[in-house]
Amino acid sequence: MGLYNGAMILTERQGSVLVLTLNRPERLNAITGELLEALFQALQAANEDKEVRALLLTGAGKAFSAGQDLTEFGEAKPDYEAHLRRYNRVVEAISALEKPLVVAVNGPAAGAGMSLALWGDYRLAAVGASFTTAFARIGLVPDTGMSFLLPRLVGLAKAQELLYLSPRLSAEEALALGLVHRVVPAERLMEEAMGKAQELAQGPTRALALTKKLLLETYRLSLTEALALEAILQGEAGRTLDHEEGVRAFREKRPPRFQGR
Ligand code: T3D
Repeated sequence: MGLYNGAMILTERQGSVLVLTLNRPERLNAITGELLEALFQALQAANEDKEVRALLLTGAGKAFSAGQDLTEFGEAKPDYEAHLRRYNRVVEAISALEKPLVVAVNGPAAGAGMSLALWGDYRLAAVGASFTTAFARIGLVPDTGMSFLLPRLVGLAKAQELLYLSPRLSAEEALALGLVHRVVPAERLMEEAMGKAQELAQGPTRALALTKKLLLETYRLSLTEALALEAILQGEAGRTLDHEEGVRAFREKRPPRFQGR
């Protein structure tokens, strides 16, 4: 078990999967500057660690994360631009992760906590978990990439409703909207999430990372640019040993054994 920044992020390796746990259970894992720093460090280290081929993010205790800790600054106003730079470098670190991120939403996910959950490449929620954008309820605009991700995941009309009115969605409603990929009983959440993380960890890591890059980039590209980027990244994927192995396994009619190289 590893610790970052006074144990605000717990890390635990299980094979080639690194489990990161937001660890302020007494505060519903509400996010502070210190927690963001710890998360950023843990993400950076995981990205550089060749032995780690997938990550699993969850929350300690009964919540995933209540978003920004609304008591962090007391009565004072934070310097929002400086404050959000700490959030933004975490989002940049997640979007630049060269390995899949599975998110296991174990309870409420609100505000920036919901944003963090949505940044997972594969998202599971426990029965009983909930999602609320929360920003408008406290007179703020969406952040932590929510304005970028939400309309892409659920379409503009639903994003408008979720951002303007902040309803609290059940896990089943989140599934119906495409916010999560699966809902499972709470007692099976970690086992199911770990199973998916292990499956992804055995995948062609480089090709998965390049696919993630394409999915993020192509939104802002023209068709011609998207086709060009596909061709460039296909060139890169095509030079990996995993591609050779995938084709060899196909010819030999057996499952591939990808090495992440
Ligand atoms: O401002 C900036 O710094 C800019 C950055 C913004 C990013 C953001 O994330 S803005 C959004 C911030 N988050 C929220 O507004 C969510 C507020 N919380 C809730 O909506 C609900 O608490 C939850 C949906 C998360 C959970 O509901 P429930 O019914 O399970 O729990 P509860 O009873 O509401 O809360 C339990 C305790 O946690 C309670 O404290 P108490 O009364 O037992 O002493 C509550 O005040 C506390 N709590 C909940 N959320 C936060 C929090 N304390 C600090 N910060 C929170 N975000």
